[in-house]
Amino acid sequence: MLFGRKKRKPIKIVDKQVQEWKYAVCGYCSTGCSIEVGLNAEGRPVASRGKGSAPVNQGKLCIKGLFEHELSGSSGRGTVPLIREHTYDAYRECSWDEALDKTADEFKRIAEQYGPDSIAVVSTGQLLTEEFYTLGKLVRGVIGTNNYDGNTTLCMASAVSGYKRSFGSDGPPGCYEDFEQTHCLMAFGSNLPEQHPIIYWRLKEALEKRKFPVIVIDPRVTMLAQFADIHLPITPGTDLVLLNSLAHVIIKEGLQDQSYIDAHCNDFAAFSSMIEKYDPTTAAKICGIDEDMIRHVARIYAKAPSAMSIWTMGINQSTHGSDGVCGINNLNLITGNIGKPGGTSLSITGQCNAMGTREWSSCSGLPGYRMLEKTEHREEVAKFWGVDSSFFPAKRGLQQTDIFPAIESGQIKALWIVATNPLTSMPNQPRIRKTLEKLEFMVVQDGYADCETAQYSNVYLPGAVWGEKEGVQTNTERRVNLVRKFVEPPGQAKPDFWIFNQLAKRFERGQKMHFPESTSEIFDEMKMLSKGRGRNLDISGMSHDLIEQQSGIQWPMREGDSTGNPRLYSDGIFPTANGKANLLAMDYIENNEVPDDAFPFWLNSGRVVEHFHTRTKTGKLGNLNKFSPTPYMEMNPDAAAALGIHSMQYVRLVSRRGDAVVMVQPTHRVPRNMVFIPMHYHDCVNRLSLGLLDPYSRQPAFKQCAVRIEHIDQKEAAKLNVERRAF
Ligand SMILES: Nc1nc2c(c(=O)[nH]1)N[C@H]1C(S)=C(S)[C@@H](COP(=O)(O)OP(=O)(O)OC[C@H]3O[C@@H](n4cnc5c(=O)[nH]c(N)nc54)[C@H](O)[C@@H]3O)O[C@H]1N2
Ligand SMILES: Nc1nc2c(c(=O)[nH]1)N[C@H]1C(S)=C(S)[C@@H](COP(=O)(O)OP(=O)(O)OC[C@H]3O[C@@H](n4cnc5c(=O)[nH]c(N)nc54)[C@H](O)[C@@H]3O)O[C@H]1N2
Ligand code: SF4
Ligand SMILES: [Mo]
Repeated sequence: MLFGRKKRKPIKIVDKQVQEWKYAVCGYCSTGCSIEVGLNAEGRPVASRGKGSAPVNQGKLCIKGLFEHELSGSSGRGTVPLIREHTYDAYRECSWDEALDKTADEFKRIAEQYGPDSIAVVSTGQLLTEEFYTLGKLVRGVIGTNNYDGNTTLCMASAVSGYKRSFGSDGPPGCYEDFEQTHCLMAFGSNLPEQHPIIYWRLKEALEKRKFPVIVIDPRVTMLAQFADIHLPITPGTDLVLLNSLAHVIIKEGLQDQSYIDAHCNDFAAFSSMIEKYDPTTAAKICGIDEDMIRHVARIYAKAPSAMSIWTMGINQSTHGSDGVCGINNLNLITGNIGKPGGTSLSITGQCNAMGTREWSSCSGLPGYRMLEKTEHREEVAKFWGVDSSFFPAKRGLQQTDIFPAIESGQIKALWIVATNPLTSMPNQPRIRKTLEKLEFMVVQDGYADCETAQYSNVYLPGAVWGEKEGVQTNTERRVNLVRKFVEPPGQAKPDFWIFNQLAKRFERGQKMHFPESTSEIFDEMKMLSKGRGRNLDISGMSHDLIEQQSGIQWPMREGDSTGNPRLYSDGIFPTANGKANLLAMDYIENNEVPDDAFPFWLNSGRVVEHFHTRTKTGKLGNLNKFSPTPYMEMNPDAAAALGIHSMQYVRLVSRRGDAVVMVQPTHRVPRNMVFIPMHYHDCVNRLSLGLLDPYSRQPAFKQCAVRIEHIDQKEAAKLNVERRAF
């Protein structure tokens, strides 16, 4: 018997009349897919397709990549600079000269009156690497404030801090090819099918060729957990306990790679004595994973000929974020799984160019992973840029999450926000609003004039976005890839590097330094700075054209090399004082807000596949926004029934910080004592979140706090949500 329609109509693929395909790397997530954007006869982007020969995605794209060309011409873009004296005034349009003069004058006035550190700059993981480099040069070499950071503190700071503590430097040591080699994969707080769909596709491809166990650690039954062999629904914020316990079992049972440890690791004795108390029986009571399961997983991992761990925000966004990363590194060091095919500690990055900012923006140091704390690094860069090395601070300044409290306390008077939307993305939004009101001067530089943070700025600078400028980005596996310019920015919007250059010219120090006018010249400057014996972050063998030819190249690629290198530390030599990696003994301290009688639910938050962050982009695209236009939360059906709550009903959530209205989606993805809210909506989850900070990375624990659920008038709630949807 035949099912379905009798006369099937063949699927018709609409001819988009593409005249030319332009090369780019995707501007959403850090997977780094190579895209070709189709332009029609008028030069308008009308189609996107994956590049068939690209090593990362081999022709595939996820839903966001497939519709990325639609961003061109989307609503809400800034087309002209805006200015106002007071934030309660209405904005008026102005010339670039007026906006830039005002910005430079105010920065100078404030620096003179209160010192240069009273200016804070908060940037992003979404500019081109050349732009990051230029911004760093401007902030560190010209403006001279040390309070300069990026939204990567909300995202990758724990990974950076953990890599530095374990291996002596930032830089993910593995690559996607490791999926094809590994014999066991452990994924901590990472939901690849939704957040990195093409990395997930790589994993599935590898599994189809050769089966190996996949173990997922996540309090939610994510899509990745559904397909895993073993799912460990961990108690939120306790991964360190599980990791210590896994190491405990491995060492107790003699499953460690002792010869690797002896040759390549420091402090094994202190480490093994500290983890003694993390026996599975004790650990199980804290982390909620059955003790025999802990033993079972430890044995699978340690006995595999090669094993790898990946992680994302479930680890990084925690009060034990940095320790969690070091715990994962410990596990891989004691089992000899670093720098070998299929054996690695691979942090899955977030934004398209979160790596680029880590490498070149000078946020946490100086370009090319150089450190402010090292005299020779300060001198090297000072000489290269033509500034006095004493102009550089000898220690990193405040991070994003400390900059906001410093505004509250009056230490910071001016704020320049570049390509991030903290009014929606920072924890404890009610507090952020009050904080921003205290500023004397604020600039928002964003591609979209309707980003919420612009509500508080005195000057708005319209930036050109993806495809409107040319330059590189680095993905999760250290692959540097290129976006060609294929369309003009709307109206008077300008590439961010142009804006930085124009500002530099308005300062005396800036006039004396060289700020190249094109990104390929800037890239050449970075290449020169990256050269050096023993440097891993070496891009001196690359060029924009070569990167396009190879559809992305992994650093290090030294001058004279024909291509890049897939892995770091394959020789077991680490960039620490004695060349060995550090095994770190880290005790778990209970310090989160946890559910109690007044606030009985864990509030977890994260992402869904169709949206990107604060929706300045995906909220405008019908093909994406239609899937979830309304703020909603996942709630366990049994918990919902107990409170008399039905599917699609609105409820009010209340935390100690504030409240938010969401629609309920009952699902067994979450346990009875937890709700999960996508982070994408303004006036939603971050009105509730607490965001306690990790002591090393200063990253907020977005994913752990406590809430209660209240009934709400349905008509009122629906009205509120229609208003909020009106993008
Ligand atoms: N579609 C889409 N893709 C994106 C993005 C996007 O906005 N949309 N953003 C990009 C960015 S910047 C980032 S950082 C990445 C984020 O990528 P992911 O980290 O994969 O995404 P999240 O949904 O934030 O969080 C992942 C999981 O962490 C789990 N988790 C919560 N608490 C804990 C815990 O205590 N322990 C463990 N082990 N897990 C926990 C959550 O239940 C959640 O399922 O995605 C990138 N890709
Ligand atoms: N509750 C909760 N909150 C979270 C998280 C969570 O899991 N839960 N995750 C955190 C994480 S991991 C991240 S990365 C942050 C993300 O938080 P944000 O950085 O605030 O989010 P985006 O919406 O990506 O903001 C980027 C802004 O840059 C603009 N933009 C894009 N490209 C360009 C460009 O080329 N030039 C200029 N000038 N502007 C551009 C966009 O329009 C947008 O307004 O959110 C964090 N907040
Ligand atoms: S997986 Fe990430 S990089 Fe690839 S198309 Fe999707 S959003 Fe873009
Ligand atoms: Mo992120």
